[in-house]
Amino acid sequence: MTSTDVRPELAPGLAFPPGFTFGAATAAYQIEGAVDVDGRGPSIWDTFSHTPGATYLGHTGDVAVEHYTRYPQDVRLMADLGLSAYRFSVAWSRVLPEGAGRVEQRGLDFYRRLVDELLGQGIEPWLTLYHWDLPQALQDAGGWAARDTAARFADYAEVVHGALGDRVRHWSTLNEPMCSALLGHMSGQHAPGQQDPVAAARATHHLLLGHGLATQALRSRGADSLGVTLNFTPMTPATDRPEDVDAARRLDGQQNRMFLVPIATGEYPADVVADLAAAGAPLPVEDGDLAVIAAPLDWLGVNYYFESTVAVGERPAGRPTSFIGAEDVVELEPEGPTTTMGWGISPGAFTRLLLRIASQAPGLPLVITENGSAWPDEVSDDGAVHDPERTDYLLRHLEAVTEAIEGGADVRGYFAWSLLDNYEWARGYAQRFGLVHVDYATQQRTLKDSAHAYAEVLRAHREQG
Ligand code: IFM
Repeated sequence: MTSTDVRPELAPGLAFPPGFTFGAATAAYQIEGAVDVDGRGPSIWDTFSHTPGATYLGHTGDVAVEHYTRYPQDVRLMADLGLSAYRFSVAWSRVLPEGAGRVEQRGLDFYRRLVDELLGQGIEPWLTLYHWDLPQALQDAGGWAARDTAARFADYAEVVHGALGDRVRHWSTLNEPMCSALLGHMSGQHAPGQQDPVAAARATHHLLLGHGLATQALRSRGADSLGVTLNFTPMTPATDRPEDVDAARRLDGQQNRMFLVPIATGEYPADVVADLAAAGAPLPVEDGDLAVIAAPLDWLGVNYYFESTVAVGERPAGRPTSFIGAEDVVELEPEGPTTTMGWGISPGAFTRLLLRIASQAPGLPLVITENGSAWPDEVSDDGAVHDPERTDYLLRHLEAVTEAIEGGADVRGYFAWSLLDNYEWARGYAQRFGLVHVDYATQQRTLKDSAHAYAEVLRAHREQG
């Protein structure tokens, strides 16, 4: 990328509707550390990250960025940036160390302190109940492949709402169930590290069922801003050959439609049901489940990072597919610049995606719950972190959101991923997504140039009234 690709002058021209929410997002295991403090029980990510060979250089979230103790400083950083909202997740095993039954009050107290700190700074908390860290005790009882886990999730949702419902308005059930189900049970690159298509299909359905049961439980407790966060990757066929077109259909089915369509319509897409059944991994739907899954929502969280081009072809050795029955499909290397994750950069695809979701889920307001990019950031001799690529990515994707809004999509908010550099799951600490740089040796926080650019967008928005 050349410096001419960077367009910070865009910032003042970005116009968002009045009341648009601007925030940043994180997740518990990626930032908290303190894994054995205040009675927290182990989660599947503790187990997985400590499994030899599972993560980059054996990195774990044991320490992460010490947010458990440093949260007051982190909330001050959010206030300095002018964020109006902060999206975070609750670690299930801090609240229910065995996943069910005994409640650990010290875990709830931590989130209450965090929420009070946010509210004190005028920052609206957006709480996610599940960002991939299933209590290990529930995994030992079958995990998401077991139907009972969905009911336990609804119980957990009630416990958290009982403690925080008086001060947290915005609730999301799941973050990216596609990753929990398919990366966790099909490719095995995430916890619990299984490679079992039957378990992957079962986990998919039980995650969605858990979402629906939790939504019903929270609604009956009076919650009025309920959503779920899905991760979308537009899939484009590499050629117009029928087999490539069908490969794109199959991956789009499992990546995008298998999660959105039942939530929006109460039906799984028929082609996906057929694909999974043909692969010997049927969705274990029981009577009444789909009505639960389609429990009415107030907003849909959209996570977007990149688009993918797919074709039928031979997969590289050692790269198992995340998609059921798709061993014959490859995702091509992106053309053009890539982030350090190896992901391409396609803001235009983001606009098209938002318009497509708006048409597939009409009437459901959209909130961008994650969008961001990883780069090899360093603190420079001048003490700053110059990250022109992230600034460019951020501004171009914000512009893409404004274009979707102009095109008719009802987008209400944008959360940058991530507030802080943090533990990027199996990729460890090698991937930096933060607006704020973290020196992992000292835990020192430094606002990157992109953070200043984001603050400038927010300031301009506030001034526009
Ligand atoms: O870090 C993750 C996050 O936990 C979920 N969405 C994608 C991000 C970047 O990979």
